[in-house]
Amino acid sequence: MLDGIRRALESVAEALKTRRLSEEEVREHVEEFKLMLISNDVAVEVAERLGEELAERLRLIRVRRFGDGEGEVMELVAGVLDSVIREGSLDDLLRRIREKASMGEPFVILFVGPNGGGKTTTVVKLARLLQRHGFKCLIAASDTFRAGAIEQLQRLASEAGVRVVCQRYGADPAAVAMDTVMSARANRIPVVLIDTAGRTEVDHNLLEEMRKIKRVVGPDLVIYVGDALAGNAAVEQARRFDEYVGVDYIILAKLDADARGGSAISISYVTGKPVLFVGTGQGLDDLEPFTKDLLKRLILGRR
Ligand SMILES: Nc1nc2c(ncn2[C@@H]2O[C@H](COP(=O)(O)OP(=O)(O)OP(=O)(O)O)[C@@H](O)[C@H]2O)c(=O)[nH]1
Ligand SMILES: [Mg+2]
Repeated sequence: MLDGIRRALESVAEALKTRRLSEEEVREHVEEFKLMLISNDVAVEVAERLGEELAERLRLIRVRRFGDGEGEVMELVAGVLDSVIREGSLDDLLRRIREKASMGEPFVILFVGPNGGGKTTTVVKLARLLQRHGFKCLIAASDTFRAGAIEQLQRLASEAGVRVVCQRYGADPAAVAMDTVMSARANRIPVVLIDTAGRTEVDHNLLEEMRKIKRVVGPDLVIYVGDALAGNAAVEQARRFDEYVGVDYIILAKLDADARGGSAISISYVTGKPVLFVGTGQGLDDLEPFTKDLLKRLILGRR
């Protein structure tokens, strides 16, 4: 996982370890570092920012002799990532759910994202996690578009022990979502998660459909589910969804399959939205809170 970024950091760390660098050499290494980040799908503006951060740190270091080895140097280089990562807070989410529950209202989360990105799997993963924290969930099968979508959701949800509200294919996704919210209200279920459709292209109809669901249901939170494998495209798509629909948090799925790692680094900086979780496998428990620490551990290879 994230080998590309690890290699980019290692090559700078290697150069630093051996001896002191001249101003000119620092510049060269920083340029090289930026190019390696970009070739691993880090967005250009983010690579620029990280390059500046690294140059700054290298200048500070040059005044004292660089001590030991590998570990310390890698730690330092990985530390530059801190400046661009925004982590979401699970505690904050749980607190907001509790607040709504105390008013007798369900907390409603709308999931949006491109097709095949991992929405349905992530909806069920999050429902399972919230149920484990004591919050019963109800899922709206608002993907009434793709053949097999409803059955897929039902199968995953029953595996996780979560109930689903569905209608027939072709039904209005906003109506399904509203139905689910009313059922949750009537049955005192504290959380509603709305699974929605994707399209092969992020097209106007899809964005309009998401806006309509949002308008009708008035969710407490909109979560964009991105596909780490899509690299820079995932970052661009997140930006588009945010522009059209408005997004509060990001969950980045398939981080386990991402050999480069650029989108995990860029997406929160470019969109200004925190990453709440990352998907680390196809299993229903493979959802981890996203922290700077997790990212560093993944990159430094300490799991
Ligand atoms: N390795 C890995 N695979 C994942 C992860 N999350 C989802 N997947 C897989 O990605 C594929 C697509 O996931 P879905 O949840 O169906 O994606 P979707 O966004 O709902 O797709 P549409 O409904 O077609 O728009 C499935 O095979 C999932 O098992 C993850 O974190 N890691
Ligand atoms: Mg789906």
